Amino acid sequence: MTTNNFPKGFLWGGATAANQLEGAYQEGGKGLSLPDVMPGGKDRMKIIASPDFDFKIKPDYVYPNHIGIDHYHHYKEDIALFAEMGFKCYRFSIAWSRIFPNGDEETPNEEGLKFYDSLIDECLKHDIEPVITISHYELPLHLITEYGSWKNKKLIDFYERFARTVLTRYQDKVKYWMTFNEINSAAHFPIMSQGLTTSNGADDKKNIYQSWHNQFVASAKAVKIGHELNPDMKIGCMILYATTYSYDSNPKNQLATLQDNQANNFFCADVQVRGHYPAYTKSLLARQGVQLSDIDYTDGELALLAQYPVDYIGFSYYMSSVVDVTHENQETADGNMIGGVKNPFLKSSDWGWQIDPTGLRIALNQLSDRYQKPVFVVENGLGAVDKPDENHYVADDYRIDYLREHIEAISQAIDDGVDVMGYTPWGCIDLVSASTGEMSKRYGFIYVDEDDEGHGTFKRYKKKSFDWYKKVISTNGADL
Ligand code: BGP
Repeated sequence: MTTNNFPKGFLWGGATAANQLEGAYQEGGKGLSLPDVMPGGKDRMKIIASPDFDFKIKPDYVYPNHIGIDHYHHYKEDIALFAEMGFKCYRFSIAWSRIFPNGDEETPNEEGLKFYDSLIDECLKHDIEPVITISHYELPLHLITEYGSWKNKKLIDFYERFARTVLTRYQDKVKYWMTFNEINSAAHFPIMSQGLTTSNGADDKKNIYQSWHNQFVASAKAVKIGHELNPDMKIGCMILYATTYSYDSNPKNQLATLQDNQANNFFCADVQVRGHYPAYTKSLLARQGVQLSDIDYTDGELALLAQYPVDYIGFSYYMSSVVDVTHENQETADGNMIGGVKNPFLKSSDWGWQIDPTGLRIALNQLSDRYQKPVFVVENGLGAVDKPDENHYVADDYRIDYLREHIEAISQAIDDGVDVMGYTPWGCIDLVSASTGEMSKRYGFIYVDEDDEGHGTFKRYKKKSFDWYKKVISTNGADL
């Protein structure tokens, strides 16, 4: 299909997160962070959700995030490859634990900042616009073990110091920022974005809402700092979005779908974009056994939320979801935190995530209609088991098909009138999976020779999708 409606300046690129690719977990003065104690393997989520999980490194587990893809030592090569594909932007995150190793220091670790100075300069050298997630699933461990993580208001100050440090340092170099990765994912897995698990209070829902409130305030402070430093900065929220369908026309399922959307897709963005808690907050909390009076908030904090909403809506989109509260024993689907009932109209990835490009067009329309602000698809992609040939070449036509269909959906949404800023497919270079901690779940245009135990040559090889995406960017989406 050819299409040529992508606006001039559309931000084509790719996305990663520090903890999933940098490795070098004890170099450059970096402190331990949450992913450093998350073991690899299919049971990763189960292990960290267990009431006995103690946030300690154990000799009998493998810790893939310690090594990542050793991007810390390969970043020049990796960015050169992104430049070769023609990336206009590169979304990455700054590891909090490199800048404030324990999270609560007064002064930043200069060596950590130097690494990002070089990374950012390397991007700029290649005319690649950096797009930075300030906090992407990577809390300094000390903030969890010592302070109980985001349910503690002290984290607002620690985050503010971290955000101020990097926003100030890069105020003239970096225009696009996001405050928290997939902030709403805590509805299902509070450990990733809030550092809360069963062993430190995730079972009590009020801790999750308190953590969100604290994060909303922290996010508003980052927006304030950023805009005061440089009014041209664009600072967005970042939510996990799964277009959510009702199983059928039964009004009970329709209502449940509406409520599911409020709880899982919209709640956080409603606060961060509109600057106030939505009218349904009380009933949403009540459905989870939480009272407004359980939450510690001040008028000053609410004023801050109102004054400093985000500039755009960044979101990840991998799949859609189906809600059914009227039938028992429905077959369920796996998913990016949220699965839902299996949708008979959709195919699934190797990991059971249901592939739905039309759902992306719907997502873009829904977010744009609701918020009337630009939207940015900052994650999308297909996790697959790639099989390289003897020359390490991966003919990943399945990935090309997935991406092509999703780019077509974006193009259609642009025709629908949606203001889409850009597209940064996830894991543009193979990296460690967030949910399984494995290398074998690959998303990249670039193959990294490394196995689930972190063994390999770490050499980079271009996949078939590399040349395909290069062509897409060079034609500004006209040739898919
Ligand atoms: C999102 C996260 C990413 C990333 C992606 C793919 O939820 O923001 O960090 O990992 O999902 O998920 P996974 O790695 O589990 O396949």
